[in-house]
Amino acid sequence: MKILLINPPNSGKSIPEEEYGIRNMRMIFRGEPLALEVLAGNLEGHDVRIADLKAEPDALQNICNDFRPDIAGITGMSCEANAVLRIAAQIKKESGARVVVGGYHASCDPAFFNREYIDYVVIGIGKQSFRELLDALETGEKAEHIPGIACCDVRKGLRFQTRNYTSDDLADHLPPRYDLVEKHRENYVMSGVGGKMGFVASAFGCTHHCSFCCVPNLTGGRYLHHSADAVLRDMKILAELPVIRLVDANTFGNPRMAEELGRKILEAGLQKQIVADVRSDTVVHHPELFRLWREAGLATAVIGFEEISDQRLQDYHKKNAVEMNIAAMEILKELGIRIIGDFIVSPDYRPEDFENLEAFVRQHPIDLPLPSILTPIPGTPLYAQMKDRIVIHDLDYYTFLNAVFPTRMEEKEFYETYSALLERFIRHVHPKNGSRTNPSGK
Ligand code: B12
Ligand code: SF4
Repeated sequence: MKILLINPPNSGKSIPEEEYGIRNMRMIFRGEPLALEVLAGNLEGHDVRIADLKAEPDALQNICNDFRPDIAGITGMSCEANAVLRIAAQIKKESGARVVVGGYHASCDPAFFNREYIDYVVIGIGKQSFRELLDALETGEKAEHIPGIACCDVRKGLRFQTRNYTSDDLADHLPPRYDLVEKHRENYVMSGVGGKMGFVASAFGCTHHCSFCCVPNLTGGRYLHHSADAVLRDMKILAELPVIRLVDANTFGNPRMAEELGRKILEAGLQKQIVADVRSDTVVHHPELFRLWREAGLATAVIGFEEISDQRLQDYHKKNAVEMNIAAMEILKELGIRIIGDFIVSPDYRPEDFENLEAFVRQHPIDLPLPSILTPIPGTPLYAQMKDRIVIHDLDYYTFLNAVFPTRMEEKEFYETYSALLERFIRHVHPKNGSRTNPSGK
């Protein structure tokens, strides 16, 4: 079959820009569509192409005309969900291809995609289930029995069986089809980290269940990891690239496996600069692991500090503490590892909360602080908790840079304060940089 996998164009709307003319919250994000490369890795025997509309926003029509796909598979985060609908409707109307949607938003709120012009929604990691779906379609079997595959039915609602994700779903022996986006490689650059960057996945899901986070939805709450050999193989395929972003939400969730991987990278002498996400408590409990990884090439650790008060960390079910965050910074700095710190600014913030956050950042060795605005993503525990307060339901605004429930401060003042803070954080890191870039690849 001819399968076209589609990465939507950069999406999202900005309230601060539309309402108050605040423009410094624009984003420049580039990175390869690893989800689609991973899916393609398990589609041997089919003719597969990737349309990366982030790299080539106007390419869809021509690719569809030339390629005439039997199946269109579209990925999308929440702020891309409306773009996914538009693409799905266009493809269905013009080509009649079967349309399958997957990715973060599909895994958080599959019912959103139950539309006439969408055939199937893939919930969670789809490398194996998508293959099973295509095999069923090819042999004319029904797909209802495949766990994790939801069949759209606008009258009766989505029908699906929950999938029990295991490491088999990672189909470890099949590498991502990096070659399918080779022509866009020049575009996949993340400033702030240093040059061209390739994405590698080493783990899926997380060991924790923070209330705001959609990552556990991908694996039914499980933490799964690739074998060290598979990760090393993928890094070697990207031999030309100086920087490797391990895109996992939690790379070191299984310290024993992480140690094996670190050792193998070191022994292979890959000489990469590695960027990876880590929880601060893992650093504090396993400092020796980070010494090993520093030698193996870990240049930058992305840490979700989230908040500067224990009470708020507890409210988010982060199961961590401010003291732990500070201790982790000390260990990483001593090892010479750069720190990118994610923080969550709640729309409930008052001026003193912004001041306290800035003071905290200035007091601690955070190389790049990245504050985003608390956004309850449908399907997360936070959404269930907050749904009555949400006033903005248009997912175009779910970029983590808009307040989708009312701000406690006057709204204009909230955005001006947030924007000024961003400006100071960015100037601090990139004195000549006017636009917001996100080297963490988030
Ligand atoms: C890499 C990355 C990016 C890259 C994306 C590259 C691309 N696609 O072009 C870049 C840098 C562009 C990016 C940007 C943003 N990102 Co981002 N990003 C990530 C990150 C770190 C990894 C994603 C990844 O590659 N995973 C590895 C792949 C292999 O796994 P996967 O995507 O889950 O795919 C599997 C399944 O989901 C499924 N699947 C996925 N798609 C499809 C499609 C089909 C058809 C099928 C069958 C299955 C399927 O199968 C795949 C293989 O098993 C995640 C955090 C994380 N660690 O999870 C955040 C994350 C996805 N990003 C997030 C956000 C918020 C953003 C931004 C809005 C940030 C911002 N403030 O602007 C922007 C949005 C850009 C836009 N559209 O305008 C959120 C999304 C939350 C949500 N529900 O929306 C995440 C989860 C981070 C977080 N803190 O919560 N991001
Ligand atoms: S925020 Fe980080 S630690 Fe919490 S569930 Fe998400 S990935 Fe895991």
